[in-house]
Amino acid sequence: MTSATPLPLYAIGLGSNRRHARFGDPRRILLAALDALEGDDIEPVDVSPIITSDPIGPSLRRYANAVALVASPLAPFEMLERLQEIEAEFGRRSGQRWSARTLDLDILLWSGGAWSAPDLTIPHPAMTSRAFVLGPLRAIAPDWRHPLSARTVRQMAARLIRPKPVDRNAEAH
Ligand code: A4P
Ligand code: MG
Repeated sequence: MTSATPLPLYAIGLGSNRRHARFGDPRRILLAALDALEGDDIEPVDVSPIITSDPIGPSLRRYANAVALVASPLAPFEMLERLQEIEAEFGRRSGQRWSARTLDLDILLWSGGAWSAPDLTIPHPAMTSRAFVLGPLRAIAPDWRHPLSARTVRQMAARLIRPKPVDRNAEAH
């Protein structure tokens, strides 16, 4: 591309913990979802390895998770709409929060910074506490800074694994 202004970048979190009749197991669903994500106005830039992890929350099935970096001129609310269309194509049942789902697509980060609306919050508020997000994200965008805390993905991932020094001091007294 020769355009002077680079397109905005999005980090998209993908998760699945349910089989799909056509696509198969959660890993294959994520591969198909990555294909579906690519379009005229969404350009794939990088994709993390697919990991599997135990479910956070009440669901019993293991998850497949990955993170994709995409470049797109879409505004955040347009990107959310697109992700919800793709979730619907994969037969996502809306309703119960944290229920087993065929495909969950979250906007994690946007190079435009923060976005706050009743139906969309960027950065995704839960990303800093989720290893299944920060692990894959660190593999492809370790230096991306959270626009509110200014911490890099690498730093956020390290904080998740390591207890903070201040906690240790508190325990020592
Ligand atoms: N919404 C607000 N901000 C965003 C954003 N940044 N990206 C709104 C996407 N959506 C955003 O989401 C509910 C509403 O959130 C949307 O309508 C949108 O307007 P949803 O995906 O329909 O509902 P949900 O996913 O059931 O709830 P929630 O709170 O999004 O759940 P999470 O946080 O997505 O967690 N364990 C493992 N190991 N791996 C997983 O992937 N995922 C979850 C779901 C639980 N446990 C997991 C995993
Ligand atoms: Mg979600």
